[in-house]
Amino acid sequence: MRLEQFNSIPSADAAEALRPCLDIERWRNAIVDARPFDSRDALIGFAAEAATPFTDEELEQALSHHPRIGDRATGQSAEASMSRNEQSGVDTSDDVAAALAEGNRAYEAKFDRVFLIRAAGRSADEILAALTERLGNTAEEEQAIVDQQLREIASLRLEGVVSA
Ligand code: 2AL
Repeated sequence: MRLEQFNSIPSADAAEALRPCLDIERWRNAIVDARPFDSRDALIGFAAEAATPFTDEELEQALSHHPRIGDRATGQSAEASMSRNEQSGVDTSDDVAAALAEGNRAYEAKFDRVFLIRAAGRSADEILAALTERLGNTAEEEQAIVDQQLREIASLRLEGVVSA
């Protein structure tokens, strides 16, 4: 939808439009309440900082919507199709895919949550390198990185949901 429309639709509809970008209620409400935005850049800039930092529960809620890297989202929802597009650079059939699957297992064993990265614009090799490096992080370091990655994914998705 156009920014003009996003600015003027009922709050509940605007909050619903944001859900596929990032399912954190505090983030969605902060954006809805900050309308109207003068430009799409202002909207995206606000969204990048809204509800900072996310709590553990909020991260968990948001992460539950993200399939593992290498797992293709199924279904026809807006969210599933966004995820498939984002992961289109990840081939699911080669040696890198096997290494990603192993890395995902190691990450989940260490941090007890799915490995999350903004996949759009990244090759499978780049994602594997990031995964390998992040396995060496502390839980606190990962908390901040996951928060940031969710925001990057949300920004890109928001650009698809709201046009200038
Ligand atoms: C994803 C996904 O589905 N899209 C994206 O950018 N990252 N998943 C993930 N586990 O990082």
